[in-house]
Amino acid sequence: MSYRRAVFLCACLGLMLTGPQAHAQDDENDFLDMSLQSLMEVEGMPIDVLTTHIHPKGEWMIRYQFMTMPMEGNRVGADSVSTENVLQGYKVSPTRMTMQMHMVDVMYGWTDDLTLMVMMPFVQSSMDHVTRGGSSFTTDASGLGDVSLMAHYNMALHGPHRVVFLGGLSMPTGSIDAVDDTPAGEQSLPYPMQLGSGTLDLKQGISYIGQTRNWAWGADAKGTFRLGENSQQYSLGNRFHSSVWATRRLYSWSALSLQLASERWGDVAGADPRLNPAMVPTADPDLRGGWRLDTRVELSFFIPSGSFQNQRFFIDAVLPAYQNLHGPQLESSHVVHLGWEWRF
Ligand SMILES: [Cu+2]
Repeated sequence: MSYRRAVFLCACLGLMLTGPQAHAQDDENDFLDMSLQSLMEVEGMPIDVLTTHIHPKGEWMIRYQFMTMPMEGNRVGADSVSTENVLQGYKVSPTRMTMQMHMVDVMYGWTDDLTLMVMMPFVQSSMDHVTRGGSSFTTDASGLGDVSLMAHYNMALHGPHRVVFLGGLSMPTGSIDAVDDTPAGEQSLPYPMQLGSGTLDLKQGISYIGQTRNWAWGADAKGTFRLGENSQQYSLGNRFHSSVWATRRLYSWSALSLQLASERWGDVAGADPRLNPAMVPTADPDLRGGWRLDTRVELSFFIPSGSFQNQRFFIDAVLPAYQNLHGPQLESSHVVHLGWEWRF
């Protein structure tokens, strides 16, 4: 992690620990003995926003989120490699990719302990390349991604401590047949430019969440498991996500969250027969896996009362602290999320 990133994260942590008191500290201990339901009734606006969460029976939530994820430069393992280096082994090297997503999520509290969720992503990806001959070209793909149906089940522990189980399926609604023009004519796009996995995917996870009036904290572990092979004879690698996080209410209308997350994903099993792995590393099924440690800072703004009550606006930045990639593979520069959600 660079010096500037470390200083920025320390400043955020300092703000969390010494920031304005939303309520007198004396109240804090009383809240340790309250149930989740009573907490939400008192506060109106929950601050367990960084993770899997539960809605009371009959409550809806709609969330729109925009994500941009630029990737620039290649890595082999933890080391950066130059484009010239990549071109010694391949005729074409990717130099940059930007993945943008518009996501609409709908959640509904079926009971006080069971929340159902639909997640609909719309993906726009663009990848820049350089050839050995020195020319450059860009390919684009956009469309609906894989729609997920999820269930979150709440198991209260004691007072403000909870465990939430999540399970669901990701449907193969995103295309794996995206094509675009290249110097060699219209070609099938490689694995990272396709819009979906092409397989039915099982999603499973578990979250621990603790919450008092001014703080929420937790840890989670989630996995995405590919069920079988898609119509092009491959399956994307499984993904594993784990994180620890903390959120601090700053005022009644804002909160600051910090998260440290690990993302691990496997290589592609099988191979798409339309791709030539000797041409470009993005077409090689054995150069897709990796591991990344991310730090994330999120600011939330609540509207606590009035006719726009129970809305939250958020902005966050994810900065990778460490990346180790089966490569050459493009490395993540950062991720930014911007969003709005409404509970009613
Ligand atoms: Cu929700």
